[in-house]
Amino acid sequence: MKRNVLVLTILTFLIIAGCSLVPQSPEGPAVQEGGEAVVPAGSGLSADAATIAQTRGLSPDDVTAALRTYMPTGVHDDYLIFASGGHSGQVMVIGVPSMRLLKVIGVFTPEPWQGWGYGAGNEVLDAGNIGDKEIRWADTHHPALSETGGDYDGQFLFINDKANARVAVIDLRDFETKQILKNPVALNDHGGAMVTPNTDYVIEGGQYAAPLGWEYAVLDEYNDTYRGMVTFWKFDRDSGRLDPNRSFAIELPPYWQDLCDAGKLASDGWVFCNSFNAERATGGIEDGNPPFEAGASQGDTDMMHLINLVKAEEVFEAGSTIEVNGFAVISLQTAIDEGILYMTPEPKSPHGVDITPDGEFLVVSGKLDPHVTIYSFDKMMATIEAGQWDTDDYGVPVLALDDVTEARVEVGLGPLHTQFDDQGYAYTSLFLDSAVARWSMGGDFAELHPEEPWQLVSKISVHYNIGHLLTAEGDTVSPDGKYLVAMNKWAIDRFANVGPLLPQNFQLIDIDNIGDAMQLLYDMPIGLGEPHYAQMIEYAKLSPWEVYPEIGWDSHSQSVSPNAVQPGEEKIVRNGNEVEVFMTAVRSHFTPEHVEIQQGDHVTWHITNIERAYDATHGFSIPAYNINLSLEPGEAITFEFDADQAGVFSYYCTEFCSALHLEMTGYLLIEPSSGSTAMVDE
Ligand code: RUQ
Ligand code: CUA
Repeated sequence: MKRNVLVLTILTFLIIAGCSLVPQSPEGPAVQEGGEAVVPAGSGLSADAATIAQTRGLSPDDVTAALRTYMPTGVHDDYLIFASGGHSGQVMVIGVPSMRLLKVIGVFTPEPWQGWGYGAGNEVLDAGNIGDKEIRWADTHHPALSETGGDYDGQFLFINDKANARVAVIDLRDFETKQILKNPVALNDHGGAMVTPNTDYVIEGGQYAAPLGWEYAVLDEYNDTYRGMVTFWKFDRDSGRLDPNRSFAIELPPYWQDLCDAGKLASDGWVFCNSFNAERATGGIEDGNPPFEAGASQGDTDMMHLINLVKAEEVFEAGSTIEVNGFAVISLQTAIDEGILYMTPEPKSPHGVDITPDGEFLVVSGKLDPHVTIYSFDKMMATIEAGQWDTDDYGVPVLALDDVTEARVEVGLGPLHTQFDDQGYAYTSLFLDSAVARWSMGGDFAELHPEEPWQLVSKISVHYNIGHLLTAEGDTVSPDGKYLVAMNKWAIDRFANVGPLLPQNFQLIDIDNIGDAMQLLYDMPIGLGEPHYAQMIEYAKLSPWEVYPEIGWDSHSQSVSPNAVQPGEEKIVRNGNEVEVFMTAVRSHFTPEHVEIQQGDHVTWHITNIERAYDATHGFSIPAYNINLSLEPGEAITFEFDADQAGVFSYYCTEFCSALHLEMTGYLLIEPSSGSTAMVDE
């Protein structure tokens, strides 16, 4: 409120000042004799500021936007965004309202600054391999913050890899990736990661149907052999890991499952997944078949999947599952017989399914339909209760669209995703319109706003081709409103030209002043991959460590490492050709500084950063061996390598940690075993 008053004051002042932006006191002339500008008391705006605005041609809206987003040095942002890094395979952490990039967390792709994949995290990355194929990138789509009671709790983050059907777990105590799991059933996914309201399960829905278990079958067998899936990964909060042994998948018809969302409050215990290509088109444009884009869009409707997760869990625990690649799967027939799976039509190649904060309604956007369709969870349950349904070709009960629809709102062209605020409004991204639509919700939300329920209220243009959007905590049981970020696929002319590959554009939008227009505040270019979804959490909900809790901390096990090295215990131990190095790092030296070994040795190297000071991180690199570590205060890391190349290798600290940082170095001498001294074969 206070902030609004301030902005209003400044705005009023600027408007009074007129387009010249020369400061004026309310009573009198703008400029004193001698040309010095006078500023009204209390506006907080100096004469210089007005001059700057004038010189730069900034409008009053621009000045407001600048004031809403500027963070003085040392002041922290109110919110953090965790954004998918698209095909960078990483997660971006961005402050709001400043839109400053705070970190790029190494997840599926090696990240040298964090040492991720260069001596640390290698086992985590390897767990994401597929058979003997080393996978070192990902198409990250949807991050999901852990929830308690349907609200973000700031403890963990999950994210999926659409390209390879994998899910990763990030611990928000240290913002490090702890686990990557390959889906045993499918080779690609999309409807993940989403969490159930207490993070009991992380949801990973499929996308392009294929025989389950990565098997082969010709496309002629599509209807009988190809299948969709949804996987429920059991999350164990204590260990901070997904537990494959307590996880299961459900076999689904070969419709292309798209996004999923977990029910909450009223609909807790259910999970909803869109699909497109219920037509079961198999493409083949080169053989005269309709291309996928046409074949998969022939029908007027696709199928929303209603999944009774409580029942599914019972069936899994009773052992009524089949095994696919050693993983428990509830067969399609069992899912039908046990009342786990229902469907209902959804208009025209739907994309998002987003559940309202009270869990009562589901909002679905048809990419080719200018409406959002709002489904009533109560009506769904009543229809199921009444046993009122047809069946699809696979025998799945299909509830009639009219029986379960609450409303339809015409929002504009190419609707995709919907988020919510705290004042009874929903916000839908419009890809084709390049806009965000604000519309009024019904049900209990109708009491929060003056408009008729289920009406388009206003729109704001974005630049350009928006995919996802997010509002502050906008997919939880208690959204905060305040800010919206449009995650635009195209930037076109918004930034300086950097060649034909353009950044994406995150646009921060003020949605705080209901009644006024939404206001664009900031454009943030994203130059590392195409992000999809992101979530915005109140910064105060996070409690990350400043330094690791104890000296010798293993960030993988989140406990003191058995290989932690205390000062005074540094040593080099040889056992046959096994060499073990126990090293400490502290400003500004490694101990030991000489490591002399033989070509052919296998080296296991332990380093502990014994610092306790905030930000006293050391790096550690060895040339030619592809090693680079980030040793944060207190951290202990163990890495191994075969000393197969002889030579003199200067290891050094790669973080500028101190005045004598360049001296933080040492010699690794690898003596040739057979007369060869060079790395290059003679
Ligand atoms: S999906 S916009 Cu994963 Cu909408 Cu990207
Ligand atoms: Cu340690 Cu530079």
